[in-house]
Amino acid sequence: IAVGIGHAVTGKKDLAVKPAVNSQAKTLAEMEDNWESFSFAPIRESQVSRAMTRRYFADLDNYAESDIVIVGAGSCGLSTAYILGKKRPDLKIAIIEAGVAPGGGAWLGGQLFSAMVMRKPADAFLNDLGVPFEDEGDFVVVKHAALFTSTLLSRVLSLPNIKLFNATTVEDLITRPAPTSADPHAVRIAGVVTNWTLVSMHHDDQSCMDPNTINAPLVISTTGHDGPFGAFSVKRLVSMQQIEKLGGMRGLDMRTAEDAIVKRTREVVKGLVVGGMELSEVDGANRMGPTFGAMALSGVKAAEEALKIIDE
Ligand code: AHZ
Repeated sequence: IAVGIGHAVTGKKDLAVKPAVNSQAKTLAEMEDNWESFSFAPIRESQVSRAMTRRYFADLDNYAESDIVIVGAGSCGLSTAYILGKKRPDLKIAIIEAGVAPGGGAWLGGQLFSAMVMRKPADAFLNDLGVPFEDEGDFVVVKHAALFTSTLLSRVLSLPNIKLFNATTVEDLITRPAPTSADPHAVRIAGVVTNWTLVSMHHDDQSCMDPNTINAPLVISTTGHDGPFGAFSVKRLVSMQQIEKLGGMRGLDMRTAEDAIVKRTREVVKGLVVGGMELSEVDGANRMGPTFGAMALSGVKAAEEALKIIDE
């Protein structure tokens, strides 16, 4: 990796930071019993700052035009990203997650218990990821939900064509006119409007803090069921009169809910595919509670639907 040479603002030569030479490369075994003589390689604070900001701003520049934006990095959004990013290294995929920590509700099972349950055939997704599980017949159990989520995250983040922007909220959708004979006011979705989440949370008590944008021919929304942040895109579709009203998530019925969510994962308006529990708000589908197979397989279906649209 090329390391830039940093200079202090004074411009004085003696403050210049030398390029790092990896002279201190050591194995962990070599460090053992040698702590008296131990020291880290040298650094200047500005090098750390530049190492982070240079990459972040390059990513902001690069992903301002993305092929696909995924809104929400919960179990469905991350599953979608995993399948898409792996299948199609040619596509540039931005994930926008409002929280600092990606993963949505998938760090624990039901009622904050550790284990995560997935009904078959979602075990196929776990096998693909390489997450071990116990087989209980019709369903499988991962010993800790965090094992699923951390493995999925590490696979997604390792893909070179995916960038996760966390602590960033999608505040609005970019639209373009796409009139049809049935609806002269119809639009297609053409990207997202973003802001730092902390800024989004303070629009009521700060004067105008304008957002940023990402253009993309396809947005996949997986923002979960209604709540402080949830069901974002589909609620916006109602207020911009692209769908008449939301069905409203119905009560818990695991059997009905999981099949419905996977089967109904689709392009809801042109340019916007919806997956995971956000769909239950559109269609008035049941919730499933703490069983996550539908989130993984809705992600697989969302990726498939997205590729059909992208390749059209
Ligand atoms: O922070 C949210 C979470 O990580 C994020 N999000 C929501 N609105 C956003 C916005 N901009 C950016 N405007 C946003 N990010 O979206 C993520 C949603 O994750 P989730 O785990 O809530 O949803 P999911 O559909 O992936 O998984 C649902 C899991 C559930 S809920 C449920 C039940 O209530 O019965 N059962 C299951 C399995």
